[in-house]
Amino acid sequence: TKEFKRAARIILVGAPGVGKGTQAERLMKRYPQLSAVSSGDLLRESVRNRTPLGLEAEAFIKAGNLVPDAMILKLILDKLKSNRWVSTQSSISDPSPTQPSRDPSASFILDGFPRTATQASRLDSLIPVNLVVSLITPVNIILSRIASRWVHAPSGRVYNTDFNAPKVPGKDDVTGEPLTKRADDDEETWKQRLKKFDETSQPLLDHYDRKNVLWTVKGNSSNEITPKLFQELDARFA
Ligand code: G5P
Ligand code: MG
Repeated sequence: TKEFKRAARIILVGAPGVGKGTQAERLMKRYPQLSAVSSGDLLRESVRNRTPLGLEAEAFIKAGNLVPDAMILKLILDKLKSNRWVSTQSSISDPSPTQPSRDPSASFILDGFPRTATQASRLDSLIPVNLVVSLITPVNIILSRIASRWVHAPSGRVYNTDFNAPKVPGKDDVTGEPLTKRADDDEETWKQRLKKFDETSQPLLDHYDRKNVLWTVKGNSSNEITPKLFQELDARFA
């Protein structure tokens, strides 16, 4: 494991199934100061709990479309507040310039948020990120993984029957609870998710490129990408 000398505020950007969740788990193991928030996991948790927001979001997710910005911004802001990464007085429409009750030394990964330039601007006014990792893997390779993904819904832990199989088939390694399929993991829905990614990612990446925080990493597998990611984070933060 490695210790950071300065706060790392990282976001992971990449096509559906590129390995954002996989890399986030590996990064948390190597850098104990990091914790991760996945916008998709937060949404799926809201759907499972049948919250008003979850009920509204469900149809967008099932169809492979992005949920409206206002919805995801509310969900993320609540999470950032409860983690004390932003001031508890912050609001999405009126970000407070002084943030007395946030923890400025917090290091974190946001997986899957922001996803649009609008979401990125709102995050900038709450807490600016200092590294945007753009993960790139050829689309035909990603497609072959989706059908074999299984998840432990309560924790967000992700498995793959060929690449990262659970110790006991069909069971979560930590809790032993049953694994399930995601509602949006059939090929048709994945293609729609990819289409949405292609429509929204360039403005998002351009936004961060202008701020000089964009870093791109390519590979055909997560195992090829992880060492490059570790090397970059060591150089920047450790
Ligand atoms: P999510 O939850 O953000 P996606 O579509 O962006 O979903 P996803 O599918 O969660 O991304 P990932 O996290 O990038 O993919 O990938 P992963 O889970 O780590 O890896 C995928 C599979 O491949 C796993 O089974 C893994 O084990 C395996 N794998 C990884 N690496 C390798 C490898 O090298 N080899 C092999 N063979 N296998 C590998 O968003 C879901 C929905 O929520 C809404 C939208 O509706 C979205 O569609 N949403 C938002 N809407 C608006 N704004 C936002 N900010 C939103 N965030 C979420
Ligand atoms: Mg994920």
